[in-house]
Amino acid sequence: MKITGTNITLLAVPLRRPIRTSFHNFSHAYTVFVQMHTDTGLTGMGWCFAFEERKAAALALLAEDLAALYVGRDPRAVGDNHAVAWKDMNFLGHAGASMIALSGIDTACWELAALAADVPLYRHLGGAATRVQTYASSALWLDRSIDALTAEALDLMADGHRAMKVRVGQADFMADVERVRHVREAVGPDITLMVDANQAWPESVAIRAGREFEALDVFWLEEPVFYTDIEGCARIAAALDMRVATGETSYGSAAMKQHLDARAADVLMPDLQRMGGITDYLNTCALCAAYEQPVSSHLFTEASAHVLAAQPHALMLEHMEWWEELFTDPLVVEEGAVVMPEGPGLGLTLAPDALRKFAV
Ligand code: SMN
Ligand code: MG
Repeated sequence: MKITGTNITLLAVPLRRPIRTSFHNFSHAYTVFVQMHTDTGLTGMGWCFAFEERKAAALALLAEDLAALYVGRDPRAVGDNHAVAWKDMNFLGHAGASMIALSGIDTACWELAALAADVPLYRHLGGAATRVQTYASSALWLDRSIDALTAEALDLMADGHRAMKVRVGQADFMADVERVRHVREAVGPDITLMVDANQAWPESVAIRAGREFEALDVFWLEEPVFYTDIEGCARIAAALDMRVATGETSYGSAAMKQHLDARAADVLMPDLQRMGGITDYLNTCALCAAYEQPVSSHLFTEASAHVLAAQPHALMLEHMEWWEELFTDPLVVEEGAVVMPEGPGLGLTLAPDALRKFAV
């Protein structure tokens, strides 16, 4: 089996619920969609994205550059292929745009490997879990009024969710606590609530806010401080009884190991594109297992679901609806879990008009 070529298409995917966090304000996911073709007729897919068109266009160029290295190679040799790309990336570095560009290509190789074996990717990865616990994350943004926030939380429950993440991180942290209190009252005690501060707080505020969230039975406090402040995050995790989650903004398994060594958090949530794809995401999963820590995910629900379904130490898949419209068979959520698709590869069928409809 040999890779014959790759099509890379830049898409502007509108977000049903535009994003507002303590530093995001965006309405589209500019998506670099990768289709990797082979001499067997099988095509694998992957994607990466940015929130602005020109940044995504730069990612597309980098992805095209990497894809050229894969032509003539066997996509099932995922590790060898990754090593070739890794060497090539040395000059620009194993972080930032070059790492993100690798992600869609590495994911397409893994999908091809599973397609060639005619099994769902999670089974190819050794997984048996047919459901993965998930939390709703593409709603409850910071711009919602209290009424809109509680109404949206009830909508998420009606969609099958049993866990959801509320954005916090305002300078007036007690205003955040009030918002979460209203959500808690609306959804009742049995729904799992997380909060995400998106790096907005100083350490002292994060600890004070965390104590308030503990009283509301919040499951985890995410990215309390600036993402490079690993030691500060570790002190917050040590000070609080509740879980602290972090890791989404750092690149590659080497950074995840630094987090684990520092006991930066109780839960790591690697971002597929900042891992540079599935290969190094799996390395991070292995590290988490070795350090007796759970592993979660960030964005990229469709591919991350396969990775987490193969990890006995997985804790909560982030559910984002952003890319649902690209597929005829988007993931199904039932009783708080993603139902793993049983088709081969990622188990997704690209909608026939999707690339044309969303092309930039
Ligand atoms: C987040 C990150 C990037 C864009 C939107 C939201 C957030 C999350 O930190 O964890 O989902
Ligand atoms: Mg986050």
